[in-house]
Amino acid sequence: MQRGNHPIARDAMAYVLAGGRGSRLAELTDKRAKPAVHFGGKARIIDFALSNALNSGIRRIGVATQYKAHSLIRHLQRGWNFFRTERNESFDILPASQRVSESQWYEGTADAVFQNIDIIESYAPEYMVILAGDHVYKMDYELMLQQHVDSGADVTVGCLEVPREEASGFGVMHVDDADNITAFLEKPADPPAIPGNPAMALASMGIYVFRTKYLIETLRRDAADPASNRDFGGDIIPHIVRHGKAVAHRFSRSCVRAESEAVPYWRDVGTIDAYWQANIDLTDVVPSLDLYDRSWPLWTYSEVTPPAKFVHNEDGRRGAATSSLIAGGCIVSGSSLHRSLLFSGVRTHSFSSVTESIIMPGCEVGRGARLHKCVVDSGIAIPPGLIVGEHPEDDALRFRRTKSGICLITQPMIDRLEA
Ligand code: ADQ
Ligand code: ADP
Repeated sequence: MQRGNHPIARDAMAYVLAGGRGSRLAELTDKRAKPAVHFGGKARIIDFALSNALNSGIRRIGVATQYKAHSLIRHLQRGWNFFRTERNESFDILPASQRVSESQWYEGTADAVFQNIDIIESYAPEYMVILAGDHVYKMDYELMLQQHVDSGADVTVGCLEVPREEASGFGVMHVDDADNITAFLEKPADPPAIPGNPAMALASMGIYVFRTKYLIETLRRDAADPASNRDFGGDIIPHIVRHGKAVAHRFSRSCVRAESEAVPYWRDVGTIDAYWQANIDLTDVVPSLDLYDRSWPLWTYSEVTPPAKFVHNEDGRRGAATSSLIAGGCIVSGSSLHRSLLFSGVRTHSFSSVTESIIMPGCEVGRGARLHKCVVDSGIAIPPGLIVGEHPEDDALRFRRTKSGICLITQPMIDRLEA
């Protein structure tokens, strides 16, 4: 219960599921999990869920990792290391590592919580906020916690309206007039529409609030059920919908919007196209996601770098960027950038051009290279004179080219060019 001005979030622990690969991102997640993928010129995808938790007032956080967790763990250790036990704060990185069962991996998302029940109990939070580490959005979880307490639900499920044809990748629910969930289908082939709104379906965001005691009882019951796949969306939530009280929390009630944002912003960025688009959208004059909103800051690890620098080359050719996000430590020399994002420490050399592209940290773009609609993985040296984004057939042979014409460039692809 809320006591005076004491926010419920202070009695809650956020538990971020960050173990999934995100296989639709293809080679971008060959060496890192999706939550660790760079986003927005400076951050990584998981920083959104973590910053939401922090900005909501939550001071206990656990992150369950599994697939290719090295760069994710390194990022968390460097950037999220300011929690203090003496202030009742905690930040735990929880790799799948034979904690309870003999198997090396968490079986499903519910197992990733079940195997760490002892750690959760040691902190004794009143509420658990289960989050996915792979979405880009701003949300005040305090409002969802408040609804959970007020409604007396066993579980509160975050939801939003999505076009029906995109809904088969989600848990899809029906609700009554009071937003009680009356049916829940995990990834239905033919998603049911919202009554009276045939184009849209009500989708689960994969965000859940429980009382800790109830969650632990539920996880123990589920673990004893041989038919269960130990998955929140597939097993736990449908079971509560049938046997308990599950309530939907509408994202539109707790989304955090800066004045410049017209509509609530939530993206899965699960495919190369969606990832590219969401990043390039940030170069709009008025983007639909405001990274500059100081009332809801995005916290991340950021290396200490010198400022970005723009220089004329020896022939007087300008190094210039328009409608672009350029991180610290970049040097743009005699090259032109437009509608692009350069993460930290990128060098672009003379006579090169980069348009509608995302260049990850530590890359180098060689003299005279031209990149259009590219996503360049970290640490890559683009050879001088390489041209990508002008000859579709050529591109498709050398790089991962999506149907809509975005090219993903990774180190093995560059190695093959040079072989
Ligand atoms: P999916 O997105 O398909 O559906 P899933 O693959 O279970 O869900 O991943 C959920 C989150 O857990 C992701 O952040 C992922 O990184 C992480 N994760 C996956 N397996 C893990 C493991 N073994 N250990 C730790 N973390 C793991 C879910 C719900 C749907 C809902 C969508 C919303 O099941 O009902 O609609 O999320 O995107
Ligand atoms: P180009 O882009 O013309 O191929 P370089 O990348 O070698 O050439 O360097 C271009 C310019 O970038 C240099 O003249 C210098 O002004 C700047 N520069 C390069 N390295 C550094 C550095 N370590 N610190 C500050 N400025 C640098």
